[in-house]
Amino acid sequence: MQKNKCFIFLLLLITGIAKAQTTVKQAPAGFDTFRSGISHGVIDTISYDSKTVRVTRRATVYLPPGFTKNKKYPVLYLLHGIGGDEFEWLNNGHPEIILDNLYADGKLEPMIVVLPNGRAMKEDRATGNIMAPDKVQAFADFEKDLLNDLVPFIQEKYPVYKDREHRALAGLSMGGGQSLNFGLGNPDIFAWVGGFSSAPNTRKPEELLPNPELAKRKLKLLWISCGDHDNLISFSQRTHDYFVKNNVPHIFYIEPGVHDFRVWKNDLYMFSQLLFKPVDVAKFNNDVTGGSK
Ligand code: FER
Repeated sequence: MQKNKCFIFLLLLITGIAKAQTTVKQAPAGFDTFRSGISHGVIDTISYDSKTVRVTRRATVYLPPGFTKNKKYPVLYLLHGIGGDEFEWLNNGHPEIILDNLYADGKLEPMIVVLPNGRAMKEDRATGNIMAPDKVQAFADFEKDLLNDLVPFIQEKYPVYKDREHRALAGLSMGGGQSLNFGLGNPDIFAWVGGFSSAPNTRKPEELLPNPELAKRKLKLLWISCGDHDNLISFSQRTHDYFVKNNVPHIFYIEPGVHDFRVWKNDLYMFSQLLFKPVDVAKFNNDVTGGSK
């Protein structure tokens, strides 16, 4: 009898754990499958003069379905990882398919997505030793290129809003670290900030956000996500812990997965739907966990 009780208890415990690990809501099947019967956005390739790097630099841009010069759009700057460039998201994540589908389902606020090259140096291809100190440094140097060269260029070329509340910054891994570093470091420029599986380039929490009150006042959305089996999860976790300690409202979204595009595509699906509309962090948490956290 005693044995039976013990067995049932263990069974319940194991089912409970298994359930807790799988209950986090993710993108539905087909979210990243091309649909032919819907409107599609357009991908542009742009070149801009960088005073920071003293060369002409390239970026790609996704314009939403139905894009028109007669309207104004908010902008999401979406950054790549250490092995990537301005084509990494397009080649591996196909954000244009994910976003086209979300537009077709009426789930997205129209926005322009800019996919920069976040390695701000003359030779900015992901070749040779991608971990070389000068290449890693170039990811930090991108802050100036982004703020002083790319953002002004985008604002000149496209019909976009120019205030912080219409500007978002997010990225994966190295790009996640950049987004948290630059986004939280420039609260007058970005009101929407997201780090997907952020890398060790993410500043230590106390340096990242020395003044939590400022973030509380100014940020519309602060997002941290990571796969539960990602070796870099400690960088997201320590940032989350600091935000909790300092009562900084944010979303901490841990999903099944490792350090790969399956996770980042899902992040883009979840994160993009929150942009440029009122965000209810408690509701998001309830929705993704089904209220069973
Ligand atoms: C590191 C481990 C991973 C690091 C960067 C990364 C700069 C970035 C990974 C990625 O962008 O996917 O130690 O140091």
